[in-house]
Amino acid sequence: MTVRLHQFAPGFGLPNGSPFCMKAEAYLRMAGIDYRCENGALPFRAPRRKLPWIDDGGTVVADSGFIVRHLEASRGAPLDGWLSARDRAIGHGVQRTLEENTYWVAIHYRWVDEPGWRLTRQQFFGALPPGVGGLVGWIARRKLRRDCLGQGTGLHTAEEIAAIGRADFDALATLLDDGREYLLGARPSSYDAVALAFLANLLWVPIDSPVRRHALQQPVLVAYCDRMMTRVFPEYRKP
Ligand SMILES: N[C@@H](CCC(=O)N[C@@H](CS)C(=O)NCC(=O)O)C(=O)O
Repeated sequence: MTVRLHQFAPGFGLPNGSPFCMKAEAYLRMAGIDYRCENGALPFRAPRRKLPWIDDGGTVVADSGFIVRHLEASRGAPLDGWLSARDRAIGHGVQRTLEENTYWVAIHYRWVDEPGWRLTRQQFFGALPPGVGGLVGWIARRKLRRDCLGQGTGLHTAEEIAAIGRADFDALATLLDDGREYLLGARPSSYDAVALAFLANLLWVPIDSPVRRHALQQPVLVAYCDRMMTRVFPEYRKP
């Protein structure tokens, strides 16, 4: 059964400019599951008003985390089957850090910070007619700015936001810095799809920020991202 992955169109020179959509596609590839991308999906039409979501032979699953759990449970050979309970706990911590904390730092640099917003606007709305693109972009930016304030990251100073992001990537670098091939050992797991999606969306996207500059100076992060991209998305070239 072919899984239909509803997501944004590829962007920023990556399979997806949304780390959640890129994670879902990375997982599908890593788990060897037959899938088809339905690009150009719209969040307000999605089952939970966010992307990605999947249609798996009539079963609709929204949210990248639930998608992974559904596919792990419904396919014969789960990618995470070899993990110990401790590995899973570490993976869970990494996932929640990147998705619920680092994500908002990325939102700040892409949607709130002026230089990043110029690139984001061009990327997501540049193909629309100028009036429409300008209005839709303004509405989307206003929403994400409010979300970022509501979540709390947007309440901080620029230096504090940078410190929040740097600390997350330092923690990831420490975990990867013991010579392991993948995040949790010698074999891939679903948590590598998370780490890959967030690292590529930082390191391979030319939106300058103190967090990106900091991460680029950590060879272990750069090497992991590059080798995972080569393995999972070999058709993409490092910019
Ligand atoms: N927990 C969700 C988060 C998904 C998410 O935040 N998607 C963003 C794109 S990166 C989205 O669709 N945002 C649309 C909006 O907030 O209106 C998941 O893991 O899939």
